[in-house]
Amino acid sequence: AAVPFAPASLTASLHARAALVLDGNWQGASTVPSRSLYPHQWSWDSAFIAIGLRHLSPVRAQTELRTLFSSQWDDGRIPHIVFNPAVPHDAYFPSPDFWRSRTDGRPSGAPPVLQTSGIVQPPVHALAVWLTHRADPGLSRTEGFLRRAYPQLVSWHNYLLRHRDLGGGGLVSVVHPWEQGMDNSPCWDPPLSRVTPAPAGSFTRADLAHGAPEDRPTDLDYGRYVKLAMDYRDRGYVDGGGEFAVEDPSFNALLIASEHALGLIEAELGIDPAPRHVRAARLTRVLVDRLWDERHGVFLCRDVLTDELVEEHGVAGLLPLILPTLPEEVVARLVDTLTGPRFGLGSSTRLVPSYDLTGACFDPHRYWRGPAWFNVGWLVERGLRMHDRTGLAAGLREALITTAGSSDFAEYVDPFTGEACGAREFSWTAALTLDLLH
Ligand code: 9WN
Repeated sequence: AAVPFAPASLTASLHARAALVLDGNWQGASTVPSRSLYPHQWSWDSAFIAIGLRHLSPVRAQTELRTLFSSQWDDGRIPHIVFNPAVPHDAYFPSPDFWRSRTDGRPSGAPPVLQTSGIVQPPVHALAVWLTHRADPGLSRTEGFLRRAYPQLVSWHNYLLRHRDLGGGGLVSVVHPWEQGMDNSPCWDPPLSRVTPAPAGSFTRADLAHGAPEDRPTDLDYGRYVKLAMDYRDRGYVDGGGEFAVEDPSFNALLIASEHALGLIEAELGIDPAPRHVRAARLTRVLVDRLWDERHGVFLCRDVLTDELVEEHGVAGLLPLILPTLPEEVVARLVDTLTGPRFGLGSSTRLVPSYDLTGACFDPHRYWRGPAWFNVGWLVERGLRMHDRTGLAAGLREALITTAGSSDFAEYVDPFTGEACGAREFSWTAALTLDLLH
């Protein structure tokens, strides 16, 4: 007999499938982004993963974040990868022997026991800590979860604001495209073009064994990633003086959103949160002053070494939508850009592409040069809801949930067809789907 259409049971089974993905990728104290492609712990992945895990097990979500924080360096940085020593070195490139965080005379106070990378990723962690706390405040208080995380988060944000204001204007710079998390976004093309790539034969990529080469960054990109990371390592991970420094709207918006989350954490711990919210509001104004492009209705990257804005419209330029004190006229312009021809939400696509659909570099399958990613969609949905665009938010939420299910929780998808690209059973896709279902 035909089974009647029953959305409630579909939701239940999607929930169960997402939970299975997270169980399968759980390593005992943290979660790998993907068993095949990324077999270690990644920084911003763990933040997004905790945001979903909290609905399955607040304890596991707390553990996920605590494991990451145990890799924090003395200078406050939280490294972008914490390596699992049980995984063979050739499973992922660059491996610990490339980063050398644990050599004699450890650089910048890297942890003595763990092996980590030396670059960072977007600071979504305070937001993840706050949301994880909210999932079970009683348990969180018993565990002293906020009390323990708070000083680590403060020193993480201080590292960024004190050591990474390389442009001197108050915003944080990334020193490597991997730090911002959208590795091969066309926004990096102009600043990267000045970097002489490491010779092709001097390293071996591991990613191509797991992913379609046409969906991944090119060899030329990799040569430049390797060169920048090697130079930073050889400077002892001391900030300033590198060939790449960019103020990115998404990285800075996530820091500001996390500053607001730190304010909520402070209020809960009995600390006056007012200075924190004031600082976040001030940073929001600086973001608008330094990166807002009034003409195109989008935030741009600033190349700190030339002090010029990069004229490429990546989705990072829309993510300040998550900021509560963004002026309403800026919000309105961002929503116009999101729903207009360049990002097409609600017309040419139901998802959020990672790059301008009309841009010269647009490619619906190549990684961060067009495909839709679920963490980006989750952030945009949150921003739309925060600024009362509830109809748009609801449509996006539904499309994200449906596509996550039909793509087997893909790493990223073709923004027009929803076709799966990259890894399947990708952790943050499963985690954020769980969050959207709640
Ligand atoms: C380099 C783990 C990470 C994500 C990044 C994504 C990709 C790594 C890579 O995978 O980057 O850090 O090897 O391509 O771009 O956002 O955190 O999922």
